[in-house]
Amino acid sequence: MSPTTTPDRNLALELVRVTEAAAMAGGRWVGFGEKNLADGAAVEAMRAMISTVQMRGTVVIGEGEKDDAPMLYNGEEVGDGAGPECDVAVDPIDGTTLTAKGMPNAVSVLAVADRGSMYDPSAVFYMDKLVTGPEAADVVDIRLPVAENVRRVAKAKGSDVEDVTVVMLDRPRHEALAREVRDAGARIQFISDGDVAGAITAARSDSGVDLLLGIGGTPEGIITACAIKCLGGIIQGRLAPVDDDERQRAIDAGHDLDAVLTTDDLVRTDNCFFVATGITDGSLLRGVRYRGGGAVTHSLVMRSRSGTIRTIEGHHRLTKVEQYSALG
Ligand code: VTB
Ligand code: MG
Ligand code: MG
Repeated sequence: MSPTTTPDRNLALELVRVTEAAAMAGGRWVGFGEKNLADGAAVEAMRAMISTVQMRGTVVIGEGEKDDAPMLYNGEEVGDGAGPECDVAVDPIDGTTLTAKGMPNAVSVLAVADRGSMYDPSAVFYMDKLVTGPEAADVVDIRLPVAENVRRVAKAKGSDVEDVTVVMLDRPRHEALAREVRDAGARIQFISDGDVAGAITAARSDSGVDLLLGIGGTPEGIITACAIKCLGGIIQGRLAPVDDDERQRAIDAGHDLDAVLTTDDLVRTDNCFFVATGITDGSLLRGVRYRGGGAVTHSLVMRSRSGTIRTIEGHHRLTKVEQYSALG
């Protein structure tokens, strides 16, 4: 039994098995046009593997609700029940449509932090987000006009607005936002899904993407905040209710809809972990490669305390993995 009461460094490498297992299971469904079956396979693999991780975890973010997809339930106890108490955020597949269509950038994601530290995302499904890396973290403000943020990012990076690339979800709701970005002189990279991976590329300095803007899922915002705590940079979010009903419910639950939620509001600790495994090839990670009874996975493992970022290539022999899973 672990003597620690808070999640420690050993957890990082344990957690990667969980997203590896989910990616290998979900990856079997790449291109089959069945996003819920892909998600279901990833959820089941994640649930089986997470039960072997030494922690007393509670799922506080079990994405799936919004898309009516299979999920790990909020409040579900996960882990072997012996280790430190943790909040757990899962997205067994961020990019189920990407998976179903065999398109790039589908990932399996898991974030863990001290118990009670993660923001409760249940009031409002969507969040307006701004994410950028360490260079511009202190100068951006989601309340400013887009052009001003673009100018500030360019200046902080010693470049011109024409050099700035903004990543955003390709959605009709972003038509005006896209126009503002173009009018500011910056370039846009549209993504069809997966704003966690998009946010990480915006935060990493060598990615060719400088800023993520626009409205995506609130759960993904909290998972992104865990990644940002490890990588440096910032996420700023504002809850974005879809209609008056949702707005009223959020206000009744005590939310201030004008408040800017920062990285520290979304994860109220400096002790968190973020792991992701590629399902399909992407700018962040390679997807799962299957061959001859085996699979190769590519994962990112990060810990906020140390700021260590590891990329891990896992070579798996599937018969052995299956035996291991059967044994628990
Ligand atoms: C994003 C994206 C997800 O949902 O959060 C997005 O990261 C936002 O919602 O992969 P809509 O798709 O409804 O616009 C996903 O696309 C799916 O969870
Ligand atoms: Mg998602
Ligand atoms: Mg998902």
